Amino acid sequence: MSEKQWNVAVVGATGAVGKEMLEVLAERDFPIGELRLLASARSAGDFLEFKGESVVVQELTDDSFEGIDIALFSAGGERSKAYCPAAAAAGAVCIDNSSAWRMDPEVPLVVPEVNGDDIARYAGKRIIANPNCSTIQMVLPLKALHDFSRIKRVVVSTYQSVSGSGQKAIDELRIQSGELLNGRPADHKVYPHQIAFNCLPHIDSFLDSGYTKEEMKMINETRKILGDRNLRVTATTVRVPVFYGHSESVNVETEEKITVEKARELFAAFPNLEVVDDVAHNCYPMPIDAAGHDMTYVGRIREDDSADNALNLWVVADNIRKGAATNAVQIAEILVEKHL
Ligand code: NAP
Ligand code: 12T
Repeated sequence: MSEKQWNVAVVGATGAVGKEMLEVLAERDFPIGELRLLASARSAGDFLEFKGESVVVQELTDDSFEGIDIALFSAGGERSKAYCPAAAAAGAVCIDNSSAWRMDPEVPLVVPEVNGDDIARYAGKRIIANPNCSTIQMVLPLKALHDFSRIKRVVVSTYQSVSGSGQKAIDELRIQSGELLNGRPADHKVYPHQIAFNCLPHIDSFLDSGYTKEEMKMINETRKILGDRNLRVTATTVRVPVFYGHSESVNVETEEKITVEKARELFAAFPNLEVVDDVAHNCYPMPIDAAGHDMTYVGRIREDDSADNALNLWVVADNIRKGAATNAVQIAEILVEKHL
């Protein structure tokens, strides 16, 4: 890494993703000059810890970005739409975690292990988009296979943890679980139904097509990241009562046959992807093991006998780390090393 230091703003610093962003920046020793923490007026004046020091939270305004080199946004799509242009005009490069800019043709959508070279196209809008958490963990194993034999079709069902919908949802699962175990009725505010001891086939809002926006993000973002407009993808996204870590059942059909042995070899050679697949010893990826880590884990690798050239996979990662904060900081590292 270069010796230069960079002035970094974290927008949404008090949120589930923002706080993890601070952890990851500290752990990876990102070369920070000034660190500016931004959130809503509700949090202005609060303090957050960074490398053992207290840093005050400031209110996000159009004037927040003077002197900032890199702005990491995770404060909701509306804030990203409203403030990324102001940050860019002030000279910052924005790395945005929301869905606001992901499908903009002028904005690169990046998972460094898959399409890190696309970061070079940051200069158009001075915005780089971080994909959706469920997309990020899926495209690692997909890319490993796709480079060996073109993927024709993907069928994915997700098992997504509540931390994907922020701090209030983490609190809702915790409180509901406690109330129900103590024989009391449970309220719900974040989700339209009780999430404790339940599954909701509903993430983000429904479209007229019957799909949810979350499902369409997985479809459209996967095509953009893999650079294949014709890739056929279908998704069902489900919220499960897990705190941290998304799991995915992924069926992948390729042009040529890929044996289980070959798939293991391709996954093992792929950066930041780990094979956990020893069923004789009940070893497979699980969210409780992935939580707190930056790797994506793949297991249950087996042939789909109902199709010509297809594999079934089980893919797990920490949605707040690789699915959000870690991926954004990896992008920032490449940006400062190679492009700024
Ligand atoms: P969260 O825990 O609810 O945190 C929201 C953050 O946004 C807080 O810091 C909050 O500040 C701030 N905020 C809210 N309204 C604001 C306003 N009007 N002005 C300034 N700041 C405001 O949510 P989260 O889980 O961290 O998610 C935040 C964002 O990250 C969302 O855009 C979400 O889509 C995205 N996200 C992306 C992924 C991914 O797939 N890559 C995963 C998870 C989340 P206060 O504390 O002051 O309210
Ligand atoms: N609704 O980044 O609720 O587009 O888990 C990520 C996670 C949107 C996003 C969730 C969401 C995003 C969720």
